[in-house]
Amino acid sequence: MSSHTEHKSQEELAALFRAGMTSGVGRSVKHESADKHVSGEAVYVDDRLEFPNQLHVYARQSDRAHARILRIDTRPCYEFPGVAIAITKDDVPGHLDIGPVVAGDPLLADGKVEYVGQVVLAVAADSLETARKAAIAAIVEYEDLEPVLDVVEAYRKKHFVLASHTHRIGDSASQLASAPRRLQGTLHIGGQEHFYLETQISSVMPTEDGGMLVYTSTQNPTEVQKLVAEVLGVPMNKIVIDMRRMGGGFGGKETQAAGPACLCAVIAHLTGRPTKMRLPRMEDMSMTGKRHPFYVEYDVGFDDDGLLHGIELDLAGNCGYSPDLSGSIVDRAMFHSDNAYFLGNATINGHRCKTNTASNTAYRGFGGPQGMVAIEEVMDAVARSLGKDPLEVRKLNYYGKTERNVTHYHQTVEHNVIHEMTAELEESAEYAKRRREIIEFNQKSPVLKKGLAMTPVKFGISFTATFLNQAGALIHIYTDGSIHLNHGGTEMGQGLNTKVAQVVAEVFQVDIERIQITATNTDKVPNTSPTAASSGTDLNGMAA
Ligand code: QUE
Repeated sequence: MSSHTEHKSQEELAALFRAGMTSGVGRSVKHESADKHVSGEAVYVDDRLEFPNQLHVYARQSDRAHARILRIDTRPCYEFPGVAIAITKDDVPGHLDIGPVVAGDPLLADGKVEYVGQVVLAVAADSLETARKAAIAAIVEYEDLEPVLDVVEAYRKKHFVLASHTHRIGDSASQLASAPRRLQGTLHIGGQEHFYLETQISSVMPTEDGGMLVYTSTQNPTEVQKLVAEVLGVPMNKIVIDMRRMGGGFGGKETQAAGPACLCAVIAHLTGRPTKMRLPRMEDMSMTGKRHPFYVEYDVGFDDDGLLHGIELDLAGNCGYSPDLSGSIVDRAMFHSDNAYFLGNATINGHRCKTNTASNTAYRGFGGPQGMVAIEEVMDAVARSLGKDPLEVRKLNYYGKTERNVTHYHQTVEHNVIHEMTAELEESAEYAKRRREIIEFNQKSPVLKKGLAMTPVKFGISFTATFLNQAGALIHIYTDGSIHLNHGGTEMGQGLNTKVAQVVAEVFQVDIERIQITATNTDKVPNTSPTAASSGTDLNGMAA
């Protein structure tokens, strides 16, 4: 395998290629930045050389879950030497709202706060420590309002960020009424903090003609470009986003990288100074959203073998205070609530519950895992009630190959290999033998218990908002034969750049060493979709 760091002559490369040793598709190639990751040479936004005269931003966050803002006084902030500016929503020159799909996320609190952690004001100073002290010195007075903190309470009160909707097939009500057996239950699914190693960060440099160059850690450079333009009230062509790599994203930087970038841009615009904002870990965790917790109610009808006759599911996602991407996330939970099972007669209701917490956002699987967990709980409950091995109940309910193969969203399941795959895994994993051993162990062990389960996954890759299933790339071939590769996807450690480089190496039939990967940049490839929905390699690889 070739190394990225050794330089080979054209003759050596040609010899490698003739020997089938190039590093195109299907070959094991190390991550394009692996050496730099371990040596510390990989440059993240906070590693960039600081600009002269640069400001550091600290946000003062709400300590109330729900309150009217009576007064904000930033005058005490200016008593700290080194403070350049303290801003509130009145200082934003353009649009205040940075909601990604629909409005609901003010860049700075607008008359009220809706969660503990919401940004009320921001202070820029010549050091982060000064900015922090000054921000804490500002006076903010609130009048508390009643918060809704619990997803079940929000669901019962129909306190929603967006309207509920339903996927329906067949007649679940009559099937539930006539099924030989029936079970009802509820389930709580917890959330999850993204905990990327690199917290949210942006560094903004004012440029000519009212423009801004924005270095930021985002999965969605085009959206940051659009929102920075909107908060400044300038066209998108004034704004350039540069994104070389993230120190992890996991969905947490799909929409919520925009806040720090927009705060920096507003301050850079008002002061004319380069401006950086890096969230300390505590602030990152309190300010930004997490995986959506879900509350689920189910009502399932089945027979003595465990075959489902009908089901009704209510999936109540805890969206936090604003819509963010919750519409699409609850959709995906609904789309995956069959997992690999034919539900037949089903009513699936999706609810987008509003609570006074940070706005929950994309997180690996994007609602899919929550939908799957719900139906897997139903499978376990059915098996338990019948005293059967859960795998027997699961297999009985698998989608068929030619019948029992239409989903609750009316798509026919094709290329179904779940039956063969399960049989092969059951045998190679010695499922039955290990289950017997575990049951024996558990009978003898009153405290320590073991478990073993085999569950399928059917996952829909690509964006459900289908206009997002597109990508672009820009490839230069220089006169010395070296190749410059740029595409609209973003590298967050997952190896996207390596894979797209492999595609390009394969197509040009050259060694991957000839290809220089460059930062994702909105003035090289415009109008990109976020790197998300399991689609980064397929979309950007095809574009390249
Ligand atoms: C995974 C997904 C989707 C996603 C993000 C993921 C998805 C989807 C969207 C989406 C929809 C509308 C928007 C937008 C994103 O995001 O399916 O920016 O305006 O539709 O991580 O599956």
